[in-house]
Amino acid sequence: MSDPRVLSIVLAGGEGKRLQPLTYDRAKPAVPFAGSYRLIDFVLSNLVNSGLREVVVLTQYKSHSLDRHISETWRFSSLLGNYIASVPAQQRVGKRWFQGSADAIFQSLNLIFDAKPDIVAVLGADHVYRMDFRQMIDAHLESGLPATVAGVRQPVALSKQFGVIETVEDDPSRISAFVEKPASTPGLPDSPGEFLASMGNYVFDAQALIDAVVSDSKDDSSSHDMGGDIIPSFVSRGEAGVYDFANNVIPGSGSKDHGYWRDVGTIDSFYDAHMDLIAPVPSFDLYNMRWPIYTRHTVLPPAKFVHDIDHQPGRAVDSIVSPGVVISGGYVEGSVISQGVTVDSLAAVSASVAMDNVRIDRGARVHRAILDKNSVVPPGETVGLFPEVDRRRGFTVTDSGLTVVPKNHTVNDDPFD
Ligand code: ADQ
Repeated sequence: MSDPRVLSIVLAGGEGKRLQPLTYDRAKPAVPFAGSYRLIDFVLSNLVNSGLREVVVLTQYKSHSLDRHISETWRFSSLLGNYIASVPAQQRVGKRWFQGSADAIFQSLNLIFDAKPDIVAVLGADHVYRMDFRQMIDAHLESGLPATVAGVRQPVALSKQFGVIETVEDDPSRISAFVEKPASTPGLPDSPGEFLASMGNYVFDAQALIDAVVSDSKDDSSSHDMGGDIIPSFVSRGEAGVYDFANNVIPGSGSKDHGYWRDVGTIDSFYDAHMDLIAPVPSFDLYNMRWPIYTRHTVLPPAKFVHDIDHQPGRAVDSIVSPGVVISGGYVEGSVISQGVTVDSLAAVSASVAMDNVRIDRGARVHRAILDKNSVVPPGETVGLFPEVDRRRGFTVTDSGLTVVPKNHTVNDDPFD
């Protein structure tokens, strides 16, 4: 099939429980990332850069800020049939919300009928990576199989977070078994410490996907999940292939972020993905303008670094500092500082992530903490330095000792709910 018509469906309805408290009042794909972005910007940028511009985004859980972000950022001319449309739950079957991700597609079948695509790409919305989906679609068409799953190598210890792909012995492009999130898995023959994980990105022949979700909708024992039910059903019929992400080539990336893919489903992985960005030679390069990551830019003045009235310099090193930030007599190191943050005299921020409009007051100290939007660290307060103290104050503290201060919260010693 030359030049197939492709409809892309982005699954953006996930609740993101493991990212709480960052997902208390926003959908996971709307969680801010790297100073200026939302997680969903990565998959949408990949789609636009891949030339795939018929896109529907299926939303559900707390989708207000996600819908607003999509409508304000991802508007482009509808000339030539281009669109990115955010579609809320309950489009099709009366009062019912989507159950699993396959039900979300079943309830939205009218969108596929309207677009009449040859191919449907179904993509997750909460990963940090660059990927040319056209290359995956080409591999899908070449295989002649009705379903293709994108695979990436991950450490075996992470098997319970991912779908595990096993391939046919003499044909590594075909899937022989697919198990969703098993407690453990054997490693690959050529790399015993790794397995092939599903990236949650799939390409289907349109009719095959329609048939699969319709048949799944009639199965009461199904959890109506793409990874748990739909992909295993294709695999059981010998109809699923795998596209190895290692083969995806991005212009301008060189070897730098080739193969970089981060699932940011937990606080620790979300934090680690931020730390990946600030290394002098980062493992993921936001500056590759041949494959740009787009986002919404608000009207903000440039970042500013000034001495305070006592002549203390305002400084930042090994950090990302976004527009609208003012660092006045404070010190920032190894951190990601989002738009509109202020860091005051004698304050020290290290190894941390501060989201939009956070205020870090005079003499405050912040270390290994994620400060959600609008939170305040008052004069002389500390956060992240003593995880036990933070736990007693009611903050989420991960096993690795990262503290998360929720949105709109002022740090103090009073425990809160
Ligand atoms: P998970 O990410 O755990 O695993 P899931 O929670 O279904 O699976 O989320 C997948 C995507 O669908 C996310 O972008 C989420 O926001 C969205 N989503 C979830 N429920 C939805 C619903 N009801 N409506 C709309 N969107 C919904 C999946 C696969 C694994 C794979 C990992 C890779 O199931 O096999 O390894 O992704 O991260």
